Amino acid sequence: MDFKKICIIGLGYIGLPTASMFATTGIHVRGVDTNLEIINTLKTGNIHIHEPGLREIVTKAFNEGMLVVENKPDLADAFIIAVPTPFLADKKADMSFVISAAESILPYLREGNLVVLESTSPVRTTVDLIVPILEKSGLKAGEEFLVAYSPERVLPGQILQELVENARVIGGITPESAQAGKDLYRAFVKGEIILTDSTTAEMVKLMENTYRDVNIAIANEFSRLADRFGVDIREAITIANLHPRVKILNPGPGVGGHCISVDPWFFVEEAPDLAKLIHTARLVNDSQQDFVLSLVERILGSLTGKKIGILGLSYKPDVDDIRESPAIEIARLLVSKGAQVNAYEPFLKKEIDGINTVPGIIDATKDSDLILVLVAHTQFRNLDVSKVSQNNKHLILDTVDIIPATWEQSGYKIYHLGNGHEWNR
Ligand code: SAJ
Repeated sequence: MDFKKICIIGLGYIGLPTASMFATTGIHVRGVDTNLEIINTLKTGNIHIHEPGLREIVTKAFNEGMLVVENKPDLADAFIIAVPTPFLADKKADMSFVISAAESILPYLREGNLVVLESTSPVRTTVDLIVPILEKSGLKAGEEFLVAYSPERVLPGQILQELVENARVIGGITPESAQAGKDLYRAFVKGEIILTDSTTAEMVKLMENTYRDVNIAIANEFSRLADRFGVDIREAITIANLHPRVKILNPGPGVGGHCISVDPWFFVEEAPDLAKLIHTARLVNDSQQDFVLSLVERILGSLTGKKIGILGLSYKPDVDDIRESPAIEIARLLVSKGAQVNAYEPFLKKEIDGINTVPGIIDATKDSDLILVLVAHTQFRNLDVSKVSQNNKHLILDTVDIIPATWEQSGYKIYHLGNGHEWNR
């Protein structure tokens, strides 16, 4: 199939990079978002996402006239849906963005079109939710228009490179649908393109992120066991990973972001009787924040009135994304225990409810009873001791293992997450 013009619905972390990537290949791209703030930001030459290299490629696409952004779709050869699928308070998938995106395509859907869903979704979404909506057009899916599911697999922080290089799975509701998806993504994907059916592709996506969640959960559980048994978890993992078939991930303050901490719930929601390990892993990772709180209380005793300087609030290093961030949950827990929190987040975009954010490392650490390191931002890695205020109690809890031991020469006592040695010294 030949694609001259495509519409991408959703200009977020995936939609915008994907839109600009297609625009570099000679395809005319219309980026669509219902959020007028995003449209206006982009139209005025700005960008609402922090992602290395993205600004340059978006600007180029605009300048060459290959990318336009509007708040509704238009006629096109293909439509790609890349909107968020967050979860609701009861951990059920919130499919409302996907539903409205599919509905917004309806007036523009024509015979011969291809519609691709990229949003991570519960298994069977393409056949059970997307197809019935699109067939309200009067056209028959798989015959008069084609439908495929192709999950993004890119890592925030390396999106542009991974969009091109990663293997991509494309699942069609018919083999022709999958093949059309391949014809489309071949425009920029250099990695292998694997074709399958849409339900398999949906399950593959959830399996990938669930696999990682379960593996991080065991690392986090090991960190609690190491704490109890008087073992340094980092040393133990380093040694265990010398085994040729063992690869334990890193324990930390918990699992955040809109993918790994969310997607496993889709399995739990759809098959609670079967997804038992998956459910437990989620609970382990979500309770890692309580573990961090217990360590802070072990160091400081009662937290009432204690000043805690937090370094990092995003969900992982060097991104500005705070969705499901464990650091934010920890900050809130500390506040609920009566602590006075001063948090510094270098990528902060706007104020965060209930957490006092400050403009720099010095402000966060000044007069603190404890410095709590929650995100391994490059700016905090191997931080020079002179970068923090000297007026503090010289106690640090480093949950991500980045503060150099040399700080001890400046009188600091450094605690780590999952290091049972440190409490008995
Ligand atoms: N984390 C740990 N320990 C580790 C690794 C990660 O605690 O050893 C934490 C991070 O700090 C973070 C969370 O896990 O809070 C998730 O971070 P991540 O870097 O593992 O993943 P994401 O959510 O940024 O991106 C993931 C990726 N999925 C996989 O690696 C299987 C990415 O490829 C997906 O495209 C993305 O989810 C997505 O959109 O689904």
